[in-house]
Amino acid sequence: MLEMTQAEVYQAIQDNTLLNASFWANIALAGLSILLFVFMGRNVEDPRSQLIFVATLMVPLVSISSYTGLASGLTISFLEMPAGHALAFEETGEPVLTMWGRYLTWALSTPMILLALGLLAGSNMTKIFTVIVADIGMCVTGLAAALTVSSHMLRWFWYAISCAFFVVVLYVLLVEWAQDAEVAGTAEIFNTLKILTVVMWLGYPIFWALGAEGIAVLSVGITSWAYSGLDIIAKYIFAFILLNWVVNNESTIAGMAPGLGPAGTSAPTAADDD
Ligand code: RET
Repeated sequence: MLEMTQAEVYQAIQDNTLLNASFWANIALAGLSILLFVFMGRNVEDPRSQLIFVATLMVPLVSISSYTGLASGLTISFLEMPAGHALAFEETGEPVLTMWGRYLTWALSTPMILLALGLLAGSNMTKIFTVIVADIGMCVTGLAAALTVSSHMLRWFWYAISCAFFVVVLYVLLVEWAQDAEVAGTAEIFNTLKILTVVMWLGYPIFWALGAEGIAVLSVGITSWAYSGLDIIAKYIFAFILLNWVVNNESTIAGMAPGLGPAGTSAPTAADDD
């Protein structure tokens, strides 16, 4: 890792207007979302709906912290890429700006999105746990991929591990929770959010591969805007659609099975006794 003071990293960010704007646009939107979501949730009384609200509210709260970390230079480093990388240090003589704070904070924000989706789908605890563990695995190994500078091959090996975790997340979303949501009576809204989530989330590994961490066909500023743009849809728009539905359909959520057991048919009921 190249020795640079935080003030020097901060200066490099200031000098790149495109990059800096991609951070501040999200800080502003996250701030507005926090205020809006608190306001929207003021009268929600059902505990499961409240939990969906708390989880979803955590998303812009993590986001404002994440982007403040990036804008201040705290969670950005200049790294010397290994031989074989498109921007290998031995060829360019320049270190590459790496926004590793993004991958770190995704490990905190994405589980909240999944918790909210799982609650909406009426998922049981096992599936929620599985999906969250796989998701954190995906983010942390993505972080490892971005920070590994000893070997180009090992960067992509980490990337492949991260993708394997991602497949688990996609499976639960597309298959398991889609079925659970049918039983829970939330299939329509769940399917909308599922498609939005799957399509947006697929963008992240694609931009990782195209950006400076991967084959570097996109500049750092453009890559950062790509992530920032995906974040705006995958977080704030997603959260708004979800919370707006919850406010208007609190009774549907309140009517799901208590605890985090499967809603509806498969839970043992009084009728099973006779
Ligand atoms: C990485 C790189 C390695 C391979 C894969 C990735 C997936 C990242 C995803 C991120 C989603 C982030 C969201 C953030 C909102 O706060 C780590 C880019 C599979 C899916 C939704």
